[in-house]
Amino acid sequence: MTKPTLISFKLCPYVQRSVINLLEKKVDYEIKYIDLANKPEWFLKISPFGRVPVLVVGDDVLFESAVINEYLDETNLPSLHPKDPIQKAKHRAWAEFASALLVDQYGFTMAKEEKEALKKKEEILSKFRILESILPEPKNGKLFFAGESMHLVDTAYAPFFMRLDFLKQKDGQWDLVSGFSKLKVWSDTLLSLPSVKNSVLPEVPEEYIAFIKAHHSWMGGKL
Ligand SMILES: N[C@@H](CCC(=O)N[C@@H](CS)C(=O)NCC(=O)O)C(=O)O
Repeated sequence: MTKPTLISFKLCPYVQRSVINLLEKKVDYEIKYIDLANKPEWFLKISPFGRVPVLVVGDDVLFESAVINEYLDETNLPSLHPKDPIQKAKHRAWAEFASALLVDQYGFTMAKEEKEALKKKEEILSKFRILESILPEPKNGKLFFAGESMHLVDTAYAPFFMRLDFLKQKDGQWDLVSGFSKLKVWSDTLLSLPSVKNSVLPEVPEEYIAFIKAHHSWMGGKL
């Protein structure tokens, strides 16, 4: 069988989710990087929204990270979803919540004005309060969304926590998880996993900061 090919943009958190899944599932895959500022014709032909990630499987093309990850999960057992349909549905819903956090994070880093950025920061913190209230208690200094083991939903959050960590490394004032004890353990647990660590190229932390600065956002001026 031909290897699946993931079409990526280096800094994209949605692509990163799929890379984490491919690494967790030990799938033999290829990755092709494109520049979103200069999308190639062949890419525009296969990506209906003009967005990454796209997964090419033989003659088939899959898009939307959640769908790609469900496909990878179903075709590379054991599944990282809970078996119980209610739990599975809840995990899917909370993965959507992670997508909303990624949108807030993008808005927070790209906002031109302080007021707009701080509004986005508040939206992140209010989502953190909700998450903190539903997360189980950590055990032995570790925590995944559902407790002791990793699920697909965790892979939806890891890129968000990683970007927050890039910001924190640059300046401690962006350490938004520090006030949330369970979230902090969850973030640390995810960021310590080899599949998460290896899901971005080594230059990504620096390029992430450079990307924010290049957009002349309020935060960019502070980094
Ligand atoms: N809902 C999509 C979101 C993907 C997305 O927004 N990708 C961004 C890059 S991180 C993109 O390709 N944007 C197209 C553009 O910038 O023109 C998913 O989960 O796959």
